[in-house]
Amino acid sequence: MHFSPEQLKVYFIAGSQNTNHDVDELISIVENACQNGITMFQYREKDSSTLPFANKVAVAQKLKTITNQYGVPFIIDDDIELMRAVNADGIHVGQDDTKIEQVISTCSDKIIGLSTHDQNEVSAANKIDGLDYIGIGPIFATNSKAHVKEAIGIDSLVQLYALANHPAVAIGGIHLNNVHDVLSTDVDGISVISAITKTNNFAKTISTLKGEL
Ligand code: 3NM
Repeated sequence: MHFSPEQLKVYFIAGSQNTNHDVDELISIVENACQNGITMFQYREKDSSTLPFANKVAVAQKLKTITNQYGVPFIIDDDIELMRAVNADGIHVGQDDTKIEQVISTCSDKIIGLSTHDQNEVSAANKIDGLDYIGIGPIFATNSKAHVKEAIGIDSLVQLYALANHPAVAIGGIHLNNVHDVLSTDVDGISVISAITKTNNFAKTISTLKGEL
């Protein structure tokens, strides 16, 4: 799938660990999120996840069938083998994951994203050809990620985005009560886990994250 920065607008991330290890719940949440307007999805089986590879492939296939129906790009977190197994649209890596140079050399036909957290990481990302977008975060405190860095806040988001020469999504602790501050910056999109996995109103949550409400 061709990458466009518009796809970053509401970038939802989830894995079974975000749904109490309930794969059926994960599938239902992703379907609801697609129906209500997310623009990108990342399958991130990490942290406390215990799913074996074969199960990840089975879940990823089901999720990709759903995202395909809605034209939502399907991204895999840090697993080239899984990405290839389901022919996902892209791959996202963090600073301590598979090296970005390896991802770019082996996945040049895919959408490629990299997490960044400070000036050094954004400057280094600026020099990487073949990278489609970066994540900047965590903006606010979050419990959704193990070993998460300290929150950087809105002012640092503005500075890092100004420094970046790739499209960027803001991530980390973004919820309905603080999304307005993030939307007031020029960032291309907003990425969330718990704002969507824990919502009981998908339409309202996703519209608010898009800045429509
Ligand atoms: N990456 P929530 S923060 C997956 O800073 C992830 O790179 C982050 O979850 C980073 O929306 C994060 O529930 C967790 O806070 C985002």
